[in-house]
Amino acid sequence: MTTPESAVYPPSEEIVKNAHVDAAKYEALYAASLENPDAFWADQAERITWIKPFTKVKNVSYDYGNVDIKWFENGTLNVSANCIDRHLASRGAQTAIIWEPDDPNESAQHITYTELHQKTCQMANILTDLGVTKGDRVVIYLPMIPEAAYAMLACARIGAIHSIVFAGFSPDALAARINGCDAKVVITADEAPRGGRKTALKSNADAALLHTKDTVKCLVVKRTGGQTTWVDGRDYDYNALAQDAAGHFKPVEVNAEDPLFILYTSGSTGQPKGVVHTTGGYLVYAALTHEVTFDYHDGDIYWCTADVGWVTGHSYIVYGPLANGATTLMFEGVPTYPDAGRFWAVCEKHKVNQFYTAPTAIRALMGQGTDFVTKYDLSDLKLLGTVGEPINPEAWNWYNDVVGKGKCPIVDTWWQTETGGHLMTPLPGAHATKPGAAMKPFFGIEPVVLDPTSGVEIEGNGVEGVLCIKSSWPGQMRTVWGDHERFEKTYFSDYKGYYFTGDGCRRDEGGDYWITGRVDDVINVSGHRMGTAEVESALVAHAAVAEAAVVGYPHDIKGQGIYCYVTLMNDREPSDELMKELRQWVRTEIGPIASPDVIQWAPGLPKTRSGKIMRRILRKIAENDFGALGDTSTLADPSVVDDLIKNRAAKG
Ligand code: 6R9
Repeated sequence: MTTPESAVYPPSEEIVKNAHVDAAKYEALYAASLENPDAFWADQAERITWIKPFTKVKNVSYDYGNVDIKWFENGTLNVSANCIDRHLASRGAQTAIIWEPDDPNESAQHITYTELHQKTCQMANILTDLGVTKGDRVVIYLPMIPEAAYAMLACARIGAIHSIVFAGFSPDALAARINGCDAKVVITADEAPRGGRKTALKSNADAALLHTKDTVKCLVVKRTGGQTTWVDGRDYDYNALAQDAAGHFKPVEVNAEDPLFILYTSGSTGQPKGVVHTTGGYLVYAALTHEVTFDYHDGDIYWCTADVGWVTGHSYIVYGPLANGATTLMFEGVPTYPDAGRFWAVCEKHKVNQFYTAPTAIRALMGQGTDFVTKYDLSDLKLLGTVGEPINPEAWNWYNDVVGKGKCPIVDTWWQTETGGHLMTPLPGAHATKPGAAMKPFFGIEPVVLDPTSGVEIEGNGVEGVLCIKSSWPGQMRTVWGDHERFEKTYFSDYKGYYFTGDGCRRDEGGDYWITGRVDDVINVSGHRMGTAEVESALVAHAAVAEAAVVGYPHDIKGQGIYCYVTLMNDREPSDELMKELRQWVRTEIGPIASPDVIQWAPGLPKTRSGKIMRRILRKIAENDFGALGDTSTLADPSVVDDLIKNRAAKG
């Protein structure tokens, strides 16, 4: 057997020949992008249409206390005009969005650029009538339906800032995000069908709106026609309003550095933070990476299976592909409904050329056998991609052999909500791939591996440390909504002068990069990023809970599972009912994606004498790795560890 590091898959000659970027071009462009970033990015900025030209390409300080990131200053543009209007003359009749519903028996939709223009303008007119103007915030809480894209683009057209909340989040989480950005309008749907089940989105929104300002309006899209309660004067019927809404709306001119969207994401401390992306740099970066990483060519059918509730859906379902005039597929369902062949059925049906998904989906499907794949004609597939978490070599090999038949390069794209687009990935026509490696930095990206303690750069190959980025790129987040100090502290204070990614990384003997996972208290559950602190604060909000510590542990399909140590109040006794109740409680507080996998009753938690919980030990116990607990002598009461091990061991 080959070890993952010794397995190397060079790109085939045919792929190299047709690719936008081959090895020589990568080397030349990468060098140029670092030697003269201003010239490189000024060139790249030409791929989008500006109203007024920018006067300065890059103006960035990474100095802690004074962090300031600006790209394409004084340039003006409109993202919706870039994603729609400028394509109308040449490709108005081309499909912009293929929509595949949850139920395979329901018809798919093909939305042309002309139709996308009309629908987006109607939505922009409706939002304007509801009082939304440039700079206002709009929360989008929708299923994966075309209206989600219309809503995003309509906000962009108005110059309003959208904040999408994944439909799997609870009313409490939704309310926090509405209040966090002081949104004027929430756009939702009656129900969200997924995997044959329906989530009552509107009633979730109703529950959330009890905890927001009275002035927040709710625009409701009809998806299933399911019953909803209606609050007159607050709720508005999108489908009725669209009947009378004009199909044209002049795009509003915005500045390159005006915010395009806010997207909440989890960090190692506190509640999720609102990552702010701005307009010009983000769009240039999303468009460039979409074209180059996926080697997208005119006429290709491209499918990213993410949800628009996550950054991947923003950059690689909507903004990147549409800026490039692509045909992008939007899927409402799940990989295993009606059965584990759904992805491949959809690939065959729509003749998908580039397919981009998460390792957790691959692992789940892999367990169901190869018949679900081989019965479909996947001959149109040219490229496969993964994102969201490290991919294990077994899953990579299955993806490569069974799905790609050994002929589709796999782009393992490493990036983050904060980065706006891919920072490291092999390029299909330029690089060999290695199962599990993110391989090479994208143009303009200078990754550095730092010693975690000294913060000093580790030079050379065959090294490991924390991953930082040395200088800015146009798609980088600009701030945390309403809290610039938190932005600086989170990303620029630990390692001065660098952007700190929160990930660990290895540069192998060949100089290729491997992401080793988070080095902070962020866990990655089925590709969903979660702060252990969030789950802890949900648990301690329950009256029975005195204290909680949450860690990740290896999980075959999800990548990581959620392991909770819970200390009860003195007057409460552990029971199976209480365990169930706590699990349900977390689902209600945050959403089903945060559902604890394991709850262990912990009469005490291992703490230092200064009261700090020693998570390192809790992680090891959750991993069943008792031999590697390390030094426990600094604990205030070392006996709690024995107790935790005893109870863990009892679980087998
Ligand atoms: C795009 C996205 C970001 C975190 C990131 C890292 C992990 C993402 C990865 C990967 C290994 C990859 N991650 N892609 N790890 N290989 N190809 O997922 O954004 O939800 O913010 O998560 O996900 O740990 O720091 P986000």
